[in-house]
Amino acid sequence: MEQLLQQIEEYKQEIASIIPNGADSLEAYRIKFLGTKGIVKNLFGEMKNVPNDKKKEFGQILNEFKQFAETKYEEWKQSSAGSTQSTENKVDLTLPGDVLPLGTRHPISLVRNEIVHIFGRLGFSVAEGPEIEDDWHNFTALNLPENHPARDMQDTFYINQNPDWLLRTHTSSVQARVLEKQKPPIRIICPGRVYRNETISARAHCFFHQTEGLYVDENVSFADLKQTLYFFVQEMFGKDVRVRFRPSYFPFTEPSAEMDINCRICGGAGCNVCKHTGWVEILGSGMVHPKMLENFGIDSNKYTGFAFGMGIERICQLKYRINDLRLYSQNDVRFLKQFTGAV
Ligand code: 2NM
Repeated sequence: MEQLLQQIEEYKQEIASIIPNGADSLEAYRIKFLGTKGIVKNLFGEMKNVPNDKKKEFGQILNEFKQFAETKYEEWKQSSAGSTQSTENKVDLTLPGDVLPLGTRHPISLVRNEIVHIFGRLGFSVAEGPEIEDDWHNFTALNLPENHPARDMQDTFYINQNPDWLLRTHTSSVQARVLEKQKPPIRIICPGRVYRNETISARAHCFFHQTEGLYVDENVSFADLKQTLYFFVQEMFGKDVRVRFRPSYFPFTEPSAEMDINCRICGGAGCNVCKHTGWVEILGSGMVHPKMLENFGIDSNKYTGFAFGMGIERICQLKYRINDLRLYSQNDVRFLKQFTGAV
């Protein structure tokens, strides 16, 4: 009995003097004192050797000791010294950090930036405006008469609360806003998102992206228009690109023309993208209608201008062979991560 009490006292001192450190030594402690073959268990095993009249007293001492050992264990476990980030297994701050996956630019952004850059070198600056527009800037100011089919409810998203508001159907509305405020010379391009009420398919979407351009000054000619746009496609698609202009109609321009380039996909052999013609339409253009200039108080006898508009998705299709418009807005990482580049 004497011997056992002295042993317990020694164990108590041992436990009290332990400085908690590390999850491994905590586990060693648990096994040594509290395990199934541990010291506490062994001491309880001595119970049978204790005389009957001392059993109660010895039992109390043992229970007290057991609690003492368990309390130490719990405190150690709660403290940071019991976790893996203890003084023993500190985080090594000299190790390199985890590598974060780097994003890529969206193909629409890549092509838009390239367009902005090419026209920037010709002196065009970027103008931006709201995606929610009013009827005046989107239609009326641009010489789109009341009954023009582009105004049809089927094409245009109108805002319920106010029938004068709509989602812009082209970025010409931005040009209208610039013409309101700025006097010629004007040389701007307007990249941005536009909206049309279309059923979504591989070839149509309810929103897409455009870049429109506007150049107004004295002596701006159709030859300037042709050479500017020819320069643009040469920069975009390579010096070997061939172009053709076809007469067309837009309410805001007169005369108007559409520009085709020789098909970059099949090189003229014939494919789905050029519908086996060897030519692909990439933009619309024309000389700004004198009535439009007068709408903004610009003297159409003194000033002339040209304007153009192109779909960014179409340029993307030719550059990256993306044949389904839905891919642009599905956010599929397998699609997006294929586009890299710093532009
Ligand atoms: C096109 C085709 C032809 C155009 C006209 C204007 C402006 F500035 F007069 F408002 N901006 N864009 C224009 C002209 C757009 O897109 C096929």
